[in-house]
Amino acid sequence: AGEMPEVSLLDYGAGNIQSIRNAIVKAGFSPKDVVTPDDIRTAKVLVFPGVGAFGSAMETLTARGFAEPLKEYLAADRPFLGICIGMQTLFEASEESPGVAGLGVIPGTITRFKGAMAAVPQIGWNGVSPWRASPLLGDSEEACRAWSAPAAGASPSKLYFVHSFRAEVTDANRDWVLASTDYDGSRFIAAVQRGNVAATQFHPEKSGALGIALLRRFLVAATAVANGDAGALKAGAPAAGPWVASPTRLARRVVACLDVRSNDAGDLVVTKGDQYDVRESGGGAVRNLGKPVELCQRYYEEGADEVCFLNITAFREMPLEEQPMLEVLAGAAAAAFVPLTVGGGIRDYTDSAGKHWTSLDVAARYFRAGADKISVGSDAVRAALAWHASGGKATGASCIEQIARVYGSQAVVVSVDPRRVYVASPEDAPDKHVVEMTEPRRFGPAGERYAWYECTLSGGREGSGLDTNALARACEALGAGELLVNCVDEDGQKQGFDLDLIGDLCAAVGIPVVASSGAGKPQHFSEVFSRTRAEAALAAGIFHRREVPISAVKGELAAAGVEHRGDDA
Ligand code: 1PR
Repeated sequence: AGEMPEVSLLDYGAGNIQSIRNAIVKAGFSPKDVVTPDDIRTAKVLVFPGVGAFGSAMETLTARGFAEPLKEYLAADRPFLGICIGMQTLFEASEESPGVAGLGVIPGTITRFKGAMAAVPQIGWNGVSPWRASPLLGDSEEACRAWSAPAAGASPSKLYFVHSFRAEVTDANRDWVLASTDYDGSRFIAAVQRGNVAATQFHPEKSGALGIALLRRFLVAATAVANGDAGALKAGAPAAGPWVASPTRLARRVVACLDVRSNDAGDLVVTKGDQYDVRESGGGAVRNLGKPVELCQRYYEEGADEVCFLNITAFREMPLEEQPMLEVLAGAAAAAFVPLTVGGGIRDYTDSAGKHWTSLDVAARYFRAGADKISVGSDAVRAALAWHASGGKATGASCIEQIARVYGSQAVVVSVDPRRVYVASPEDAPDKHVVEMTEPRRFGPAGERYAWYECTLSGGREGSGLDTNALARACEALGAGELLVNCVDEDGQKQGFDLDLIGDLCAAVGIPVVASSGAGKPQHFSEVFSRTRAEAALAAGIFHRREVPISAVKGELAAAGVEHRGDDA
């Protein structure tokens, strides 16, 4: 590591710093943590990956004595790359945290997406439209145009975004804009640069091979500047707008899911159930489909847009004593440069030594190990029941609220495991949200055409009386940023996603919905994307058993005209 040039990393203590550290290493550099204010003064190249809320980021910078040296560093035009909140804090203020002053380097206030035309947060892979050339996006106009207008037959390159707030382009900040992106009917800033100070709204560290290449181009040029080549980071002159005017589009995501549990020998293995039963028929051994880190790396290389780990028995164990899961996560984050979601066992609990852990403590360990999002199953059902019982009052105490407050809504996924409860007509379940089945194969055993979907706890082992619609509304109100919709009845059946259930939940909430359970062939993905507003679709069994490669799913999406992330490696 001695020969790798050093990059200083400004960690203010929240969120997943591990991914950017891994990405810097992957790009060929050596990350060094900023520990004291002096580390900022002596940095050659400084990367600031902000995560969480604008206000908490600024407060921590100030409390740790980083704000002033950071302002001086920026004023001296030394090489800097801010990411996400690390870009937003360059502005004067944010609607996210009224009254908190930003670093004030770029004029303007960060505002919230209106959510009028699209789900908020924006989570996923979107295009960028460069306005001028730069080492970050491409040194020539031709290279930059390729971002938004690719060669015939290729899909536009996409980068990973996850945020609810954005910087709109104004006359006052126009000369900073390097690239813009379009979402929710608005055009906002995707990247900025002036002199040697650059920043991105997207996450290069989570944007696959393309993101690593971009990071590498920037760090090479930034290091050259630090070593005396003053013009190495130079970007083109400020422009009035993007080279290619047509709006960018968010991709529908393809997610590979790894259900992980200890087998009878005590090793963490990837397993897969049929309707949540993961043992060989007749109550035999836990099915073993491979090693979690190896599979994750394979899916990353094959083009998965996201990988999800569910520790499916964590509800009955002590989640943090499951050290192997943290190791799995660390290994996965070093191998896969796309978003990682981790779920299982996120709740308050007391360990065997009598120490109490909050769900926030448990989540914090997962984030530190490399998770980008955490997913809550059983505890979200409890939180939703409490929310309804109190007439819709938020106490601030639920796991969803606790984690969203520190890490932001976009980092909190609720994973629901519903099971159908058939009824002959909606009147038979007057206090439930009943869904009409549109496909005969989903009719009940007595030909019932209606069902409500009961949320279960502990992966189908326990009922709740709560219907999925009520759960979804409660969890959104409590601050969840995404809804992962499994279905016990369809799990492992390969008959397609339950479009009635998914469609119903897409209509119930304004946050992104991830369809899960039942994928059997590539057409099931294009079907769920063309017939519902689901933003992502997840599969497990068909990928693990190599029945369907991820590239075949992407090929089908291309053929069906569904916006997706192509092969940009
Ligand atoms: O309740 O917060 O501890 O979280 C436990 C998590 O583990 C939940 O997210 C729950 O969905 C999951 N889980 C619990 N038991 C099981 C099980 O299978 N016995 N797995 C389980 C969930 C469903 C999906 C599966 C899709 C796609 N499995 O993860 O990947 O159904 O499968 P397919 O493509 O093969 O049809 P907590």
